[in-house]
Amino acid sequence: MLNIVLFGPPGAGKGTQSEKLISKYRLIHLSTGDLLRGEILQGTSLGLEAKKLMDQGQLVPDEVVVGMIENKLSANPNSKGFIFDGFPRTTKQAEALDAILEKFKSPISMMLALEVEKAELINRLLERGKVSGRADDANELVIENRINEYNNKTLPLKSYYQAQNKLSTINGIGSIEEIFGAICKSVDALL
Ligand code: B4P
Repeated sequence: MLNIVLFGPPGAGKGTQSEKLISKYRLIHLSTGDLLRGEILQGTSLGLEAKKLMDQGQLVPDEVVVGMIENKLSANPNSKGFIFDGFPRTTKQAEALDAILEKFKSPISMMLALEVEKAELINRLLERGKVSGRADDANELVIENRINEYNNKTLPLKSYYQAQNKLSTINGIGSIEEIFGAICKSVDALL
């Protein structure tokens, strides 16, 4: 299995590049952000709880996202691999993911970390906010909160995967095709 953690701050291009990766390498896309927004749309109690946190730019509890990911992995035992988009976001989530994948005997193959500076992230998210209808994209203060949450809780995961020799950093500035080219080079070197 090819299991890729697509990593980066909010607005780095994870969702955008995931779409291209799943179609090229025939992988299953697991985006915790999309799964949570699905719960919100369905009006489930989980969705209602998550919405309060997401609208403020805060992370939802680890147990919630870990449970969602475990369900999706169990439902797709014969996949060629998975793109983990926006997950893990904390060390606790990364440890839980390693433990789940251990059961499937197919560990994380690599982490692709998209690097983009803060001013560009804010511009991109405010732009998307004009059309996405996402409360967490519409307000600069909330975007700042999301970036702070990333710096405090998520950024340490780079070291977590580097210690396992699985980190590959990618310049996330440039055209979507240029960035995808750099990503494919990294993935193909592993295959
Ligand atoms: P996510 O849905 O993961 O959203 P995101 O961080 O904004 O990234 P996304 O993938 O959507 O954006 P992209 O960079 O592709 O998370 C939302 C919220 O859900 C979190 O704040 C949190 O509350 C909760 N959550 C999710 N997962 C969680 C977890 N594991 N634990 C706890 N809480 C969790 O794109 C951004 C914009 O940039 C787009 O408009 C795109 O078109 C544009 N763009 C992309 N590439 C570009 C390029 N090269 N040049 C210019 N623009 C580009």
